[in-house]
Amino acid sequence: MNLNKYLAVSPEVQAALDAGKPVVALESTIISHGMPYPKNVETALTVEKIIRENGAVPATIAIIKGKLTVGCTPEQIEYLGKRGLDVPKASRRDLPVLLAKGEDGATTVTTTMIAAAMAGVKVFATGGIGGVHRGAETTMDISADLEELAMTPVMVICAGAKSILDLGLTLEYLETKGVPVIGYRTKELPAFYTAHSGFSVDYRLDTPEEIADAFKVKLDCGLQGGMLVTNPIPDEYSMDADYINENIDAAIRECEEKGIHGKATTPFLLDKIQKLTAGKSLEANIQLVYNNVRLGAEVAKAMCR
Ligand code: PSU
Ligand code: MN
Repeated sequence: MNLNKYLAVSPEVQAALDAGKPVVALESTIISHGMPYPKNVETALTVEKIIRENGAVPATIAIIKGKLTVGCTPEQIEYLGKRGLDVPKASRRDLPVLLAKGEDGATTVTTTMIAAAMAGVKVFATGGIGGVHRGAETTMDISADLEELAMTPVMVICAGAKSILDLGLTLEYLETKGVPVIGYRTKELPAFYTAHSGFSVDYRLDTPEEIADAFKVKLDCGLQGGMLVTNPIPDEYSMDADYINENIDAAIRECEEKGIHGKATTPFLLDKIQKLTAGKSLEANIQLVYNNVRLGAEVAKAMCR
């Protein structure tokens, strides 16, 4: 195996890893496909700043010219944000061709986990993950993120799953695959834009140290796969549940009417919801990401203690 041929770790991230210092991985699909320019770039750079202020090193991950790049430069982040949807959304199945052709790619939760694991980064923070889509019993649309959580040893910190997904089926799938689902200071699965979904997580843990300890046990025992940590959006940024759910339903109806499917579904829904809510959902999305990366830095530090 010659991984290094396809992996480019920045000097800063490599130095931190070599010194046993905390590193937090970040994805790039949220930049190119999840938010409009220039808010996406502003958010990505602020996220890095927050991680530094909290004593860890950020590692934004993307495919740049055929290399899994761990620790993008601000210029690369600007490039990924400006090119937006023209950067291919890269999941596990896209890696062989994109890397072979020397192309760029925006890494999803799946490919960010793959690159983080190759580089030796254990903690990854983002906004939301993919899951089992509503209607998956006929479309079979289940995100590769769930399979990756089942096999790759990286902890993913998110704000729960949004109700563009079938949250109950997503939890069932994670249970089948043996992925621990942790609620940070909550027993209820957060629903991204709101703190409440009505579904329970497996375990409530109340400190970054407890989260780090649980994940260390998983690694020590060689139990394959990652761990999902769900962190509720702070109250002051939480959206009204009825309001956001009506807009999510409207976005899903339009998605079905237009026959949008496959990898285009999630970016279409995110964009539509942002437009329908006149940017209010975007603001909530940005704030919950900030909240998640703050926790990410704390957990990464706890992993290094
Ligand atoms: N959910 C969000 N924002 C995102 C995504 C999901 O709230 O940006 C992105 C992530 O990169 C995730 C991907 O890994 O969408 C899932 O895509 P799909 O549903 O096609 O697997
Ligand atoms: Mn899908």
